[in-house]
Amino acid sequence: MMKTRATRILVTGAAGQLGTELANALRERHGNAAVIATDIRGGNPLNVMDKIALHRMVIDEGITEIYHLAAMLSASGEQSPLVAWDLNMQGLINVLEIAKAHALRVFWPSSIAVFGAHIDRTFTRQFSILEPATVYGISKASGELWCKYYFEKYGVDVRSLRYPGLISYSAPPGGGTTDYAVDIFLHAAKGEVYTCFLKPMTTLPMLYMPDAVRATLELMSAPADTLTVRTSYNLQGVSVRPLEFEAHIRARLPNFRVNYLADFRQRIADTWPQGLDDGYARRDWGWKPQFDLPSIVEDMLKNLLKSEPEKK
Ligand code: AKB
Repeated sequence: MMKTRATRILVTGAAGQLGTELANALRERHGNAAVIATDIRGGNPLNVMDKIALHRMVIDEGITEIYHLAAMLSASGEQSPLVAWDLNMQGLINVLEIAKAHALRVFWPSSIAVFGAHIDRTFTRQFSILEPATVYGISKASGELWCKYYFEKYGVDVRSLRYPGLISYSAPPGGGTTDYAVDIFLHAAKGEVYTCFLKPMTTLPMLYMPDAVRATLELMSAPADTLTVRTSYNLQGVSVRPLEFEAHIRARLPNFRVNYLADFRQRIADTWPQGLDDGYARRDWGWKPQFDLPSIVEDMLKNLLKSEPEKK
């Protein structure tokens, strides 16, 4: 009889916006000792470009699953395209090679940034043309194909989601085009005016962090034979514009003000979907978001205002 290995999880990029919360959720589910949270910054440093260090960590810690989140996002990627390409691609290949050698399961995040020209932006289908306009998007589209290749050729059980913008209050995002959707709340809670780098009517899909974490855990616990998408699943939460965030926040905080001053990130946002068809995720593993715009705004402000009591 084959011995089943105790679950031991490595999270890379664990100090980031998603990593912070996903590592906590994994600890809750599997126990503190089963989760090794690493980041190039911070207490348990791991550089995913260092193949040998990554390999040593997998062997020494008896790792069985990797949540490989370390990457450069869309806006930072446009500042240093070749560094972003190197980190995003070579980091993934390093993880896939180790997964192949040690029969590890892998989660890897993709993004709505895989889409660009020639899509239906209001309801972007799962199998739409991938013509990304950023180096981040190119790395995610290529990474999706590498994941599918390692699954089909080597049987590596790698699973992936195309996250839209993620909204959360515990750890800030860094270097993305959708970061405004967190910054706007941080400014509102501090009683500050916010200058938004996207135009007021720019619709983008967003997902509240508890939904994003739940989606990840649900995908990773789905039986392998129910999964029909081995590139990456479309995931839709709410489609929203900066002006709508502003109005909902102002309904709670009447003095809140936003200025609009679009920068280079507007061009990126203009190539992305405004909403996605996530029918495959719903059908294959039962995906359903729980948070709509009013409940996101309410929960964000409730949590952020706890730490800013004097500004209520
Ligand atoms: C970004 O804005 O770059 C990310 C993403 C949508 O992948 N949040």
